[in-house]
Amino acid sequence: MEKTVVLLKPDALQRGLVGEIIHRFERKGLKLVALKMTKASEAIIEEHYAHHKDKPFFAGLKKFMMSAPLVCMVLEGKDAIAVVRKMAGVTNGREAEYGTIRGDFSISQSNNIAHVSDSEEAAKEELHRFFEEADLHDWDRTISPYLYGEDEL
Ligand code: 3AN
Repeated sequence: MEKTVVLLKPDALQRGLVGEIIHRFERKGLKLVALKMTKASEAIIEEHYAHHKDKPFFAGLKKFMMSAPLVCMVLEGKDAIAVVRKMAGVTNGREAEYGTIRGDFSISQSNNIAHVSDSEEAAKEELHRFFEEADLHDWDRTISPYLYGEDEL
């Protein structure tokens, strides 16, 4: 099954939205295989957002991402990357569809609650960037046969 990385940003933590967001992922049927809080270093944020390093908002983005711990998780499921991207909604909270995490909880382009992996390659990189081997739990979920058809497992 595919793995994807979600980082709940400082605005999610400050606003008390962490439980609500994890609840959405659990109800969807995604399997939580890693969950931790971490205060990201400047170097990690610079690496994570390297594609934005020349943008005018980069300094503000770094400051925001380091203003409180991140709640980092790895979710597993069939097509988990695409499923979680859809649940997150588009980057700008003002444009994100109602019903998505950003659409429901963000009115900002920068403070948009969550980062989610946007490709297989990004998910692999982010997994190594934010997690260690021991953070990942390979547990047997007994309800999986009820969440998926036999041909999907
Ligand atoms: P996503 O987070 O949806 O993958 P990216 O990679 O384009 O989107 O942007 C990464 C982060 O940079 C966003 N989550 C947001 O916090 C910030 N960001 C992107 N574009 C802007 C912008 N125009 N102004 C301020 N912050 C931005």
